[in-house]
Amino acid sequence: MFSPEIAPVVNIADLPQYEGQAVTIRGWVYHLRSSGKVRFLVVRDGTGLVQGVLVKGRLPEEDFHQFDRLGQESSLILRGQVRAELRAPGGYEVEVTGLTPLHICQNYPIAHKEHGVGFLLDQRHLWLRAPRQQAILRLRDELARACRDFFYDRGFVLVDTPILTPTACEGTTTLFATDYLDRGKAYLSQSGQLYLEAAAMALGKVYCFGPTFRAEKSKTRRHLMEFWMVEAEAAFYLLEDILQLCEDLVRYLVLRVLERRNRELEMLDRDTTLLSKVSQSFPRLSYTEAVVRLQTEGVAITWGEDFGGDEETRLSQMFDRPVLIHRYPRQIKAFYMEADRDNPELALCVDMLAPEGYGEIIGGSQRVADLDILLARLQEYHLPQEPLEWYLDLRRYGSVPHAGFGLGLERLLAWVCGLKHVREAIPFPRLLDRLYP
Ligand code: NSS
Repeated sequence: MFSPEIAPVVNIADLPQYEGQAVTIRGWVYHLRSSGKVRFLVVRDGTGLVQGVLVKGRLPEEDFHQFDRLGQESSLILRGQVRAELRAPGGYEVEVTGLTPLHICQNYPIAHKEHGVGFLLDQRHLWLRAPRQQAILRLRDELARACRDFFYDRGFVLVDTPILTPTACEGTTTLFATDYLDRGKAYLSQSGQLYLEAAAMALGKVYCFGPTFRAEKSKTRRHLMEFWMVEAEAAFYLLEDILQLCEDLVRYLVLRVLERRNRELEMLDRDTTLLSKVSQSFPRLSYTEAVVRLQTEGVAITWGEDFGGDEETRLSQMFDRPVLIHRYPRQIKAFYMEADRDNPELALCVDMLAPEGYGEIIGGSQRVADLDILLARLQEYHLPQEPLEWYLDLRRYGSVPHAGFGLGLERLLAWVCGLKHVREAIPFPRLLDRLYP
């Protein structure tokens, strides 16, 4: 499309390697400023920002005048000389020797000022270009990659679970239904867990990582209609193994971004001393102990009630690290959870709450392994048996104890970035009142 460039095309992030050399940069206008005979042009290319300096007489007259036509987000190709400049953001600037606009635009809707979040969400397709949003997306990429590395390094096999499913996994009230041609209804997956259990009986240790869907009728800072979940499942694992595995995972993920994405965390003004607390072991407490702690702090909760957003916030403010809360009452949890032998009213389950008020980021449990107990559960939870025959087969043919958990990527990312709401933690959020863009 473009004539070959003589100077190498480089990423802004790599400019320090090219000090004193001629380079070509392709990107978009971030900011424009004039002062006398000098024009300043801050360009972004997705890897960083750099200031270009245009001095009349040091580049073709025609190129110099192109500057006046540019508006924020016009796209262009710059050629110039890289030089160190302590006062410039990033420590380098480019003395421009050539400027070729590719697409000139004016009136970019998102100016360098405060905008309301409703407006920004309407402009999400453009808002992604803001440096803050880029930083969040890079952190998301790092976390997703780190999840895969973690499980791969530990011998877990990636098994992709279906999105179109015949049944619910996490309760029928949040199902998204769609017509499956002439075969009736299909539902968008709320979790890959049930299929992952089948895969664990084949491969031992497995995980999946994909989009999940929940028609959440509540409008909170923690809920999306579509979110990404990484889920692990392992044959012969018990609740204790899962507690350890999810703690190891979260520690690994947070240390990984601290190690590799410091620049982005800095851009977000994230206090990383709080994140680095993950190096120490995570406190563990039973649901019953958690209820007592809440009551001691004056929260009106009685044993047997599930924690709502407020209780989670309070609990997660009591610790400077993620906390593992285990053994909730069985009646407030999903049908597939194994009961505690010592107290069958309790489920062998765990929720991990992130600190600083972020609340639940992980849910997991040991699964019912016995066929008759599972059959009774289906009745108790008013779930149809026929579409789950395959799941029951896992208890008919070589059933073993097994356990797993799911980590919500956006909730983890919101905490890691210190975001107020999960809507900024996913490129195109699906919310109660939003399906655009
Ligand atoms: O409902 S969970 O607690 N558990 C499961 O889905 C299990 N079937 C996972 C498993 O054991 N394989 O959801 C797990 C996590 C939860 O802790 C959140 O981090 C996240 O999924 N989650 C959500 N994130 C954003 N928005 C919504 N609506 C949401 N629901 C759950």
